[in-house]
Amino acid sequence: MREIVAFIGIGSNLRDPAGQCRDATRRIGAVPAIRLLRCSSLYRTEPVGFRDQAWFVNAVAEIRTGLRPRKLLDSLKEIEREMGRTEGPLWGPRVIDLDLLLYGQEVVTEEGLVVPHPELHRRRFVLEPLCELASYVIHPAFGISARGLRDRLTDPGFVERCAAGETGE
Ligand code: PH2
Ligand code: MG
Ligand code: MG
Repeated sequence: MREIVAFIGIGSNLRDPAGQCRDATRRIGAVPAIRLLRCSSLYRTEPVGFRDQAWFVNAVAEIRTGLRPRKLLDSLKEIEREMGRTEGPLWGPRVIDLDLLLYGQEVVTEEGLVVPHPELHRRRFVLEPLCELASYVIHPAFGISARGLRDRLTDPGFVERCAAGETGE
């Protein structure tokens, strides 16, 4: 089976966000067809979009998988459901959000599945943790590295890497 390296965005701003992000990372690694390669530090991030909500904790995980993008997305949605994610307002508070950011160098545009993630290049809370893991990785639609995208960012959202032990809130 051909395996692909993919990057998953992880975010939470409800009920112990750092714990939710760690739990989600563990669950991703526990999917039989997914191997968790690395996870970034946790980042404390200012809400983007709908601003009147709690700050988020965000991270990015690097995985290797034989699942095709649709099946991978299904697995992520399943983990969101298991963790108690309910339908809420777009860009509103959520207990866990798992986004498929990059799937190798593939570009996918299907109903409910757009890869690279359509907001990836605009969001500091994604690009900072992604750069920590893989600043060299190329956005296949733009031909620009994660570092190049981060350097071009205009997103004013504040993002700070959490020191170890700082996220037990
Ligand atoms: N997710 C959103 C909307 N805004 N802001 C931050 N800081 N982190 C997020 O993960 C986030 C957000 C919708 O997915
Ligand atoms: Mg999201
Ligand atoms: Mg999402």
